[in-house]
Formats: sequence, C-alpha cells, structure tokens
Amino acid sequence: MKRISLTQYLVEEQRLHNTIPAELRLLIEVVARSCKTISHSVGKGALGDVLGALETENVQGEVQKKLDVISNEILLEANEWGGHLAAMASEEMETIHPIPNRYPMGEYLLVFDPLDGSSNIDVNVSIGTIFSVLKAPEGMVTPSEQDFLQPGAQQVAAGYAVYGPQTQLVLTTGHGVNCFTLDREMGSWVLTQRGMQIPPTTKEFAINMSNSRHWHAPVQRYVNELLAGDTGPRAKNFNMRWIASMVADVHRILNRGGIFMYPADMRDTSMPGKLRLMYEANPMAFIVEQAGGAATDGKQRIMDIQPHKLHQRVPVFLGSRDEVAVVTGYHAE
Ligand code: P6P
Repeated sequence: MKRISLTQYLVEEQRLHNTIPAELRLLIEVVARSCKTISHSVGKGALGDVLGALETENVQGEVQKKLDVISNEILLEANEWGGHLAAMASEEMETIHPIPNRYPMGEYLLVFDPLDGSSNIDVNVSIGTIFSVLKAPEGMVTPSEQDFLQPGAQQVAAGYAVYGPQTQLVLTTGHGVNCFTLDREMGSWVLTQRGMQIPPTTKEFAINMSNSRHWHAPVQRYVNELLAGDTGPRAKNFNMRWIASMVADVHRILNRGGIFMYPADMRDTSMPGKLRLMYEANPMAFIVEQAGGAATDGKQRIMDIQPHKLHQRVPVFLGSRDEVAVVTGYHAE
C-alpha cells in the first residue's frame, strides 16, 4: 500500500467524502500531535522521571500517576489555542474545561481519557490515549456539561493511540477505520492499515476472570460455555487474553477478532461496570462498529445510550459481532 501521511489521508478524505471540515481536520491533527508528545513522555519511563504515583486522586477516586496528569496537560495545552474547540472534558478532570476567553471558540467538543491503562504504566505494558469528538449543540454560547451528554451515535470522530512496541493511531470519522504508525525518525504518522475489519466470529475472549464469582447469570452462562470448549454447547475451544489495558485489548480485536467484556457485577449495583461511557465505551464502540463489529452494554447498543453524567460508567461487550450477539442474547432471555 502506498505510504501516505495522516495529513495527506485527511485531505484526500475531505476531497472524497467532503465530511472532514477544515476545523475537524485541524482538531484531529492537533490531537495526533499531542499523542506523539505523550508517546515521547511514555517512552522515557524512569529516564524522564515520569513514573510513579502522585499524592492526588482523580474524580474517579483513583490515585493519579504522573503520566496521567502529564498526558492530560499535553492535550489541554495543545487544543486551547487552535480555535477549533468549544470545550474539553477528561477522565482526569471533575468538570469540563472551556476554552479560555483569550482564544476563539470553535464548534467541536473533545472528550478523552488521556492515558488509559494506568495500572500498566509502571510495568512497561502497552497503554493508550482514547478520544471522542462531538459537535457543540447549535446556538450554544457557554459550554456546559449538559452539552457533552450526547449519545455516542452523535460522534463525528473517534480514535485512540496505543503506546506499545510501535506507537499507532487508529481513527474513524465515520467512513471506516484506518491505522497510522508513528515514524519516529520523521516524526510523522504514516497510514499502515486502511479499512480495518473485525472478523464476525472468533475463538478469543477478553475478560478479567478474577471477578467471575460476582458476575450476573447471563455473563456466567456465556463465559462458562466458552470455557467448556469443544465439550460444551459451543463445540469449539476458545483462547483468553486480558492485557488490562482497554486500548491494547481493543487493538488486538480490531486486528484479529475477539470479544472484550467488562460487565457490571453484583458487588456494587450503583456502579455498572468499570469503564466510562463518554471517553472509553463510546469512542471504542464507534471504531468497532465502523470496523464491522458490535458494541452493547449487554442490553442495547452502546452508541444509543443517552448519557446522564459526564463520568458515568457502563457495562461493555464489544468486538466480533456474532459473539457480541450471543452474550447480548443471553441478557435478553
Ligand atoms: P481490571 C485500565 O485501568 C482500565 O480502565 C481499562 O483500560 C482496562 O480494560 C480495565 O481498566 C482493566 O480493569 O479490573 O482488569 O484492572
């Protein structure tokens, strides 16, 4: 495949589909540049004095890692001055971050998890940045949290960067899913996979098995059938992977199929699963659906959910559509 840069890809997409207005193209390029900077910090590890935890906690009550805060600040600073955004929101911040008055305000809202998989940072396992782009509501003057609370189906773009052996950027603007690999020598994102497709069936599942005694019945039934392998009702054996970094698990599924699950469980009915709707489940659901996969909360399409809170959590079942249909079907019974 001819190697083209992210910029050339976006210009060609604009020409082909006329769906990436200049402001959105600028936004995507600014976020991509931020991910390059984050990759550089992440890659330094102990050499950059960026490892370890701070004394602070984020809105989730989770201890913040230095790199969480550094990554969040990189994304805030890079996106404030461009004039393409009205406001930002982040896993690391309690409330929304309006664009400072000294800068022009744009028509997009950016919401992100600046560094997902924090538990893996200090042990050198792949982590990533997840982002989602929404349009600011017509006539909005002063951005509020309410303006962000749009179903995932309203997203105009979504993507993630995975900081692993390679640094890669996966992006959709609603016309398929493409992957760019960072050329560190040139400092540019190079298109390396076009039109990614998730196989509809799979033999690989991803879930944190240590929670199994807490799962509700449909998940118990589904996973037990996978474990029964060719001696059970599925009549085939399954493999398991759990990297405990959503970006890395989703990236594997995007490349070779699989089903990723983070279900609600009986421990805390007020906390439906661990993953957040606005900046983890929705962007990943957009990408997965654009690659021919499916993403539900066990009962409904994740992208149909009407959000009520910026940091609300949601159960997640996503990946190969035939498997997502089986486990979703068990919830319906
Ligand atoms: P557990 C990382 O902290 C994260 O938010 C996701 O990236 C990942 O899939 C999940 O939590 C891992 O959760 O309970 O297995 O540590």
